[in-house]
Amino acid sequence: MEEANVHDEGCRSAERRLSTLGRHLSGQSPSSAASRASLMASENPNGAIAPSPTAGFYGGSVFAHVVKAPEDPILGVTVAYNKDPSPVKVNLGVGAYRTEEGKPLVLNVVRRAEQMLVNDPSRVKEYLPITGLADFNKLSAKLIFGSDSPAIQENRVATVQCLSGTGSLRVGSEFLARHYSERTIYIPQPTWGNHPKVFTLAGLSVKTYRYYDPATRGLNFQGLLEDLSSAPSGAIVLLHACAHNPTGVDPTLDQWEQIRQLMRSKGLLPFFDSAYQGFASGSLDADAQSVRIFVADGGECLTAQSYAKNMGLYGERVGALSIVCSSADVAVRVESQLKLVIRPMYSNPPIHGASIVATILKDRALFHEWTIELKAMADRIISMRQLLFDALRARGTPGDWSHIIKQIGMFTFTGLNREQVAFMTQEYHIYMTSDGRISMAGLSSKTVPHLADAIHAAVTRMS
Ligand code: KET
Repeated sequence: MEEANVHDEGCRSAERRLSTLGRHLSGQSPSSAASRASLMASENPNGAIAPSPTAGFYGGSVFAHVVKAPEDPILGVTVAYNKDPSPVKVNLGVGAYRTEEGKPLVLNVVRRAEQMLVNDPSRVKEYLPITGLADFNKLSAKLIFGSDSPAIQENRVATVQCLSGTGSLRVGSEFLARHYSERTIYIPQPTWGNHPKVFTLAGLSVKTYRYYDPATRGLNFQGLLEDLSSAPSGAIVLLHACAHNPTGVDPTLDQWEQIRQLMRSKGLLPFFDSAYQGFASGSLDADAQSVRIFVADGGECLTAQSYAKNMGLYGERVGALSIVCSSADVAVRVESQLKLVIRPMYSNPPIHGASIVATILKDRALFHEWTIELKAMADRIISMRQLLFDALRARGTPGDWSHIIKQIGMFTFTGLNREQVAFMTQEYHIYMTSDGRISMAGLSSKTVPHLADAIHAAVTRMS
């Protein structure tokens, strides 16, 4: 009986999510049935009408009705890049670090930790608990909240290992959809393209708050405050902990403090996405300040952490979701419910990446080595900003390009439009997302002149 109820509720909530996603993806009101139907058909397999199940038996396909979906706006850039035979091609799409030689980087400290793990015969491949590796969870909470965080000392933090940043966001939002009173999440405009999809499919309803001002290429702080002020009390607010993607524009500490005061006064629930800790400034502590000022006031929040970028563990899929609660008792109950979210989703997380992270975080010497390598990556990105800025100045490219050196983190939000981006890809084999975002981490001193030539041509010929 109970099982049947759970099943019915599951079906209803799945239907609700799909119809909300259809609405969201179409960016239309629910009445715009035609565009919703076409989006559902392309992005959502349940949106199309299935042919007879016997079709396959008679030589057709039971999947003949399935419409080809578009490539992902970010990961699809790499797919297109891989197909291009040009020797001068450059991939500035996905946010993945490359060396000066344009190669992916495995950190030395990661190689050392892996060697230690391989040489330890006591290590086995048993399942991890549903919540993941306990050491990893404790150390991850300390990394983001600070080792002296009262929330950690008071056992008020429920941390679970998840599948990198994306998985942490997904588990966190599924938990909120089931257990939190307010289902609306406010995300910055613009934001990482996967955010609305993750939250909508988890069962939340997505709204945006103003964030970026194209005129100043900076923060629209007034707009942000106004939009959060008019959000319903209790609403969830997604905040990029640092190195905002795609804009590279972060609030100052003083502005963070004002955001905190406003959010706390309205009872808005912060959900931090921390995908770039250490990548913005080169300092792990400095990049966690936004999160820490919220935790220091004793209030509750959620944080999704990723080790993809800062430890270069992209494909290992290692991250953590932490929910800071008002008491240890609440944290125990929250963790028990997180397990119910995770178990039917992927049962328990993979062991290898989390073991690498835990090995590094718990060893003083390895941790120190990591901070040095991390700083070197951040510094190389910062130096690419200066090189590109200088190269555009040297070419006399029309426009004010100072935002290239002002913006923070892995990306520059260039201000180039869709047509200019398409031109650069076609004529110069430069691959980037169509919103004009370039991954500075994909550049090297050898490729900067080529990029500057392309931008110069795009701006002068396509304006
Ligand atoms: N949050 C943000 C803000 C983000 O930019 C990414 C990845 C993630 C979370 C998820 O990362 P994960 O690998 O799940 O830990 N962004 C880059 C890669 C991608 O789109 O998947 C990007 O924007 O290029």
